[in-house]
Amino acid sequence: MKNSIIEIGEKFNVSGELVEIETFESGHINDTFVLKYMNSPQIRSCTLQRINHEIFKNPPAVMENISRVTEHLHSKQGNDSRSALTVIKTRDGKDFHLDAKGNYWRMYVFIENARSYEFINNPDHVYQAAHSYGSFQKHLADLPGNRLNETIPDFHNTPKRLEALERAIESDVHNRAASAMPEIDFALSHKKMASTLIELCKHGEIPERITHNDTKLNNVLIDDKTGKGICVIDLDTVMPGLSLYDFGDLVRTATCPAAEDETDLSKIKMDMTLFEALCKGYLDALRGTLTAREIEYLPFSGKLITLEIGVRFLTDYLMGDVYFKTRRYPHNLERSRTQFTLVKSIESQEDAMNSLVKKLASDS
Ligand code: ADP
Ligand code: GN1
Ligand code: MG
Repeated sequence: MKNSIIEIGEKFNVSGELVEIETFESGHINDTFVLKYMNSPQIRSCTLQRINHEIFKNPPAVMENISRVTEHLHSKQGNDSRSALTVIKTRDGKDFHLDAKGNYWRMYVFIENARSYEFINNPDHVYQAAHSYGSFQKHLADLPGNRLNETIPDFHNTPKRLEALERAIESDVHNRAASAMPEIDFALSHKKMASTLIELCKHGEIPERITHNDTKLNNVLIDDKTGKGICVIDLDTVMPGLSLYDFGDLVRTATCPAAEDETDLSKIKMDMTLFEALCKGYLDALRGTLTAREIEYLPFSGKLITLEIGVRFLTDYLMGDVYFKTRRYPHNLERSRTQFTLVKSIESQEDAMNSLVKKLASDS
């Protein structure tokens, strides 16, 4: 593996001697390495990623989106290599390298002195994460050119995600359905609400926007020194979507002070203080942009997207863990339990969440 990483690194336009390779384990989809190059007396780090082409069927279309988006962000924020990802091109000027085995690779400038968190319990950080994603969306509102490529069609189509679950239950290829009956019942009992956002969009009540679509907390980097949200990463799913998808995934990952795969379910709750910080960060960044209807549905989006991701984990468990990287058995089932526990917690606080959002929107 190490030799092939060295060889692939050489395809990209970076100077200096490669002195260290580190593997990053946090994401569920791509393979991420940090390559350190000595340019005496400095060390320059770069992120090298293998794009998972089983999931992203058209990696060149993904990279076309990412190049357009990052160039636009740089043009609006100044060419600061910490506030937006910077694509490092190959020596022959392309934004990805296709190796002999058919793998697609890309490289970014590594952002130093910042990190992403799996979960946090600090309202200031939650505010920062929400503000970063909100600003990201605001900056992309005037992206010139054609509609972005849909890198994964129907990515947030919750009804289709439930249909996929039903197919997985029906085929039960790994005989796992019997071990997941409470989770299956929970998911299917929420079928009715699944099409809410899609219907609102279809009827022109909420607008399509350029959204990130994978706004989990660990896809935003927080500066180690200042605690400010500095850079939104993991741009594979930036494409046409709904602002509520982005907010919903933030509710899922930033208002629960425990990991996505926590097995002690007593730790899983939607924390109102963190939710308030999240709303403030998102609303501050998107003031004057979000419509009244979008604001009204902010709490609902948290419930929906948490359900949707739980459904996807459960489906993957039934299918034999073929999509999300897993580190133990039954990791995907455990992840789905966490999500569904969080849905219940949101449901029990929905009235208070709605009142809070109303108040915050009228204060601003
Ligand atoms: P995945 O799609 O697998 O989630 P990510 O693009 O989110 O992959 O990268 C995985 C992790 O690597 C991130 O959570 C982050 O901690 C780190 N990372 C990725 N790109 C950078 C970067 N340019 N600078 C610093 N850290 C990065
Ligand atoms: C995946 O790539 P990563 O780990 O940031 C997934 C998201 C899920 C998330 C659940 C392309 O995100 O949709 O919400 O796992 N990304 C893709 O943790 O499917
Ligand atoms: Mg990620």
